[in-house]
Amino acid sequence: MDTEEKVKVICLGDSAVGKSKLVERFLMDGYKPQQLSTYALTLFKYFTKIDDRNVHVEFWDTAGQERFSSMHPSYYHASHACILVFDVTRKTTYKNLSNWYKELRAYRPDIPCILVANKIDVDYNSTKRSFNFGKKYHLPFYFASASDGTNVVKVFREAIKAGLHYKDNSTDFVDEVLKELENFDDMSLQNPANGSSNGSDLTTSNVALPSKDK
Ligand SMILES: Nc1nc2c(ncn2[C@@H]2O[C@H](COP(=O)(O)OP(=O)(O)OP(=O)(O)O)[C@@H](O)[C@H]2O)c(=O)[nH]1
Ligand SMILES: [Mg+2]
Repeated sequence: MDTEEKVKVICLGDSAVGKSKLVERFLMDGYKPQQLSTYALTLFKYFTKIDDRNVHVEFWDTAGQERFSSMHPSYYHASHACILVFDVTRKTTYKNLSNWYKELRAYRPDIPCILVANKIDVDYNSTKRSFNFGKKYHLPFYFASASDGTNVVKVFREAIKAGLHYKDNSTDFVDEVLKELENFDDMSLQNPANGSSNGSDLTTSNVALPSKDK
């Protein structure tokens, strides 16, 4: 019987850097220019095969807006990889990377994190600039465009693989307990009627978490 690995990938970065558009480009190979700011959280489920293993990926697309910042702890919980995004056309989104990164590391000290410089289609010369944040923290770094698709598949495939690798090797106590629980779930829920999907499949859901606004 085929088992299924669960991998949770979170997207982080300021509002309007293109997190949702990058996910949409990867999953639907589509791009519509209008912005609808993510409300709290959108969950995308995606099924794929990596090295002959069935992988059930959850992409957590978070809202970059400040008013949601108090909800972040639940986003980080049990995540296996992070895609951290900034917008090459807006300097503040690059400056704010250190805040996002600090928060990420407070909750998930060791998960792989990929840094993405998005919107290079607006000015391809931006790829000639040097962005030292990635070097400083030894993060894999990609220039990308959700609009024309540059490097999008590469970034997401790498994040899934790195997340799977992290999960295989993590010695974090909570991760180990969660792994055991997952195995337990798999055993107790072996019902052919709930059979897992083959190949790529996708579902999305919007989750509105209670706000902790003052
Ligand atoms: N030119 C260009 N515009 C982009 C690109 N990616 C996103 N955008 C535009 O930037 C705006 C914001 O994109 P979103 O994906 O909604 O941004 P977000 O990071 O999800 O923002 P929040 O949900 O508010 O956190 C939209 O109008 C997109 O069309 C890109 O690669 N190139
Ligand atoms: Mg969004």
